[in-house]
Amino acid sequence: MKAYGPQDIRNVALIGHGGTGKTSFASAMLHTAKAVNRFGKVEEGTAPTDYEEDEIQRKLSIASSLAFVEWEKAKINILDTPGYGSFIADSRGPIRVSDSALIFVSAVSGVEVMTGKAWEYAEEFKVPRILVINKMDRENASFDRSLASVRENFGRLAVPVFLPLGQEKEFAGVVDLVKGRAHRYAQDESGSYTEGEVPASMAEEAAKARAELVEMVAELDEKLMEKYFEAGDLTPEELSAALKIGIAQDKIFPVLCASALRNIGVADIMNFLVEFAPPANARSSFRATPVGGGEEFDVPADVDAPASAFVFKTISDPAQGRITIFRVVSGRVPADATLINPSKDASERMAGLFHLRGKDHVKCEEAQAGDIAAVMKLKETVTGNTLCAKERMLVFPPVKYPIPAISFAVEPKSRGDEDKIMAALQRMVDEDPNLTVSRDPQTHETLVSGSGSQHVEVVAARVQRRYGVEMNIKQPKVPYRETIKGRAEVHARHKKQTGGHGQFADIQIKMEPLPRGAGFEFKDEIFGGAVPRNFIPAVEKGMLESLDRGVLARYPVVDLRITLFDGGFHPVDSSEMAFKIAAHMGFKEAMEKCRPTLLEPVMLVEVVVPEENMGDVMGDLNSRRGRIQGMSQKGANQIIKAQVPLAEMLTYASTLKSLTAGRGTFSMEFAAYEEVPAQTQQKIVEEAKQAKEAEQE
Ligand SMILES: Nc1nc2c(ncn2[C@@H]2O[C@H](COP(=O)(O)OP(=O)(O)OP(=O)(O)O)[C@@H](O)[C@H]2O)c(=O)[nH]1
Ligand SMILES: [Mg+2]
Repeated sequence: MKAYGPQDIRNVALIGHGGTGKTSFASAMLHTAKAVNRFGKVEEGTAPTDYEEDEIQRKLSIASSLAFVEWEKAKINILDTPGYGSFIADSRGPIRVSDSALIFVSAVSGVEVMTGKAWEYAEEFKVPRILVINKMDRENASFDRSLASVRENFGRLAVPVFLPLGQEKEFAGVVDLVKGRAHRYAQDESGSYTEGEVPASMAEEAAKARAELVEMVAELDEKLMEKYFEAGDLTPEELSAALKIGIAQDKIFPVLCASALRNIGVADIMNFLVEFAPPANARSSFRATPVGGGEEFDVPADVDAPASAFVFKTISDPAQGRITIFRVVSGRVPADATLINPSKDASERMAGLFHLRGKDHVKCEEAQAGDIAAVMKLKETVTGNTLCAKERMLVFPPVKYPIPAISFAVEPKSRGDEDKIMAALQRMVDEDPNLTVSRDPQTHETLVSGSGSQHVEVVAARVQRRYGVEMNIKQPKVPYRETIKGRAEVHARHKKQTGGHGQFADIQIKMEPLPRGAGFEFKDEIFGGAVPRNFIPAVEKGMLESLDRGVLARYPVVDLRITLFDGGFHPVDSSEMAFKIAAHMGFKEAMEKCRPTLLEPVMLVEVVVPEENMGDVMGDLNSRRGRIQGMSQKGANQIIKAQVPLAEMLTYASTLKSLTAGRGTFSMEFAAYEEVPAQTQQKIVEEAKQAKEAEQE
């Protein structure tokens, strides 16, 4: 297919709470633009952007996926993202590379927990936001109520640009307030419409809404304001031009409406995107660091500049191998080009360049700045990497993902599959930035860490389906950490005289705490060769190894500094090994003297419950060492925000279910590491001791 230039590309992320119709909307766009030959449905397992087997089974999106339509001379790149709490973090990459986001809100439920999260993500990446009130056809759909809920949550900058023509069963189309026309859609789901006058019954409502829009837009610019005061209105051209600027600058959040399922309003939203959403060259949100040092600089979507691309997603396809998906940030990437991956010091060939439409590959000869494309069989490149031309080597910072909240130990169902499982999980990590796999240094178990139990279950099911290995998921583990509260100096000497060659190393170190989140620092203050230069890295390495297991309960140690300030050596008997052993000894002794303590992850928990269950739910959160941080009303429900240690949340889902007769929902994310209260510490330390003893028997 032909290559589009940045001015004709719209990168649009579909984001929002689970089940609000993002995938259905993507499907309706594809159908309306005749990019597919049938209208795929989530309920029938045929929606193009929910193509994975588990997505089809569960009828929801698990990972983000891509599609595109060619519409009104533009290419709209659609980034369909998951909305459920366990999967929503996967939307971060797609949002990062988008130039606008459609935030989906159900016309029945209004703003929900993850609507807020999606909004925050878009805000964090400074992506202009357009709200879509979807499911206008459903029973109990209400545009006004949903709009009120949007404004309550996101403020008065959210302003309708469309009004619905009827609602619930009667929903038939939209009134476009900019053009002042009504579009009535065909009932056959084709997405076509006939244009006409705004119906007389809506004239007053539409005039009022338009006046509100015009006023908001006029406020953006003094000249427009004057004009508006004099003439009492703006021309459609003035309104359009100012609206475009308002959206790009986050000064207006247009509110649109649709029914994805019945394909009503979708064509209008596509027109809206082409006309009003920022094109791929409108903003320069890509700052890069030059390879080899130098000032950070902006990389605009300039087609004539040297090529650069940012990898925001990887798919591990068991049959086809790795698919690497990127946004071309600058220049052109022709098929077969060779680009450099500076982080991996590798050069990669872009053989067989294509665009993705669900699982289908649409071949292309070239992708220009602003476009999104994919390539198979790159050797080294992973999500978060930069690819660039050797004429201008640079690196874009990777997208940050939340620290996985919960770790589960997994084991193969059949013995001997350990290596297979590890290899399969590694592939899963390639495609899922919210997943980490590690080995528990104490129990040697394989640990899978993700956003919650549902996430890890999905991963296990994928591993089984794709790679044919089954695993058991054990009780979740809380990723405790150890740190210190005091400071100490110790002198450690490792000396062994056995027959011939002896071993000798002598070090003096200082250990002191660092602020939370600082990690580990090693400082070398050796002067005059008390410890020879070539052995100092061995001391540091020994310390790093020691960090894997603290002295309290063998959890990783964080937030401390070790300074090596003196020592001694023997011209024959000293070796790297001897210094490493001395480091281990010194570390252990110092940590014991430094008032070691345990840290635990504390989660930010948001619970949505019916009014009448408030008391019980609050009481229960208190008993879980929870600190309530706020409450707010949302329709007939209450939202409770609290900070609760993860250790107390492992069984929460079932408790909440029974406390609220299944009506309560919650989400949680990692907030911070905090010190474990003394009593609880004792228990954990005791358990670790027993585990160690059991291991040694
Ligand atoms: N009545 C009605 N149902 C809709 C509409 N849009 C989506 N649905 C239904 O709502 C359910 C969820 O739709 P999806 O398109 O999967 O929603 P989603 O936002 O992609 O959900 P996640 O990917 O899980 O976040 C499905 O059963 C759809 O058929 C709509 O406009 N009207
Ligand atoms: Mg979806």
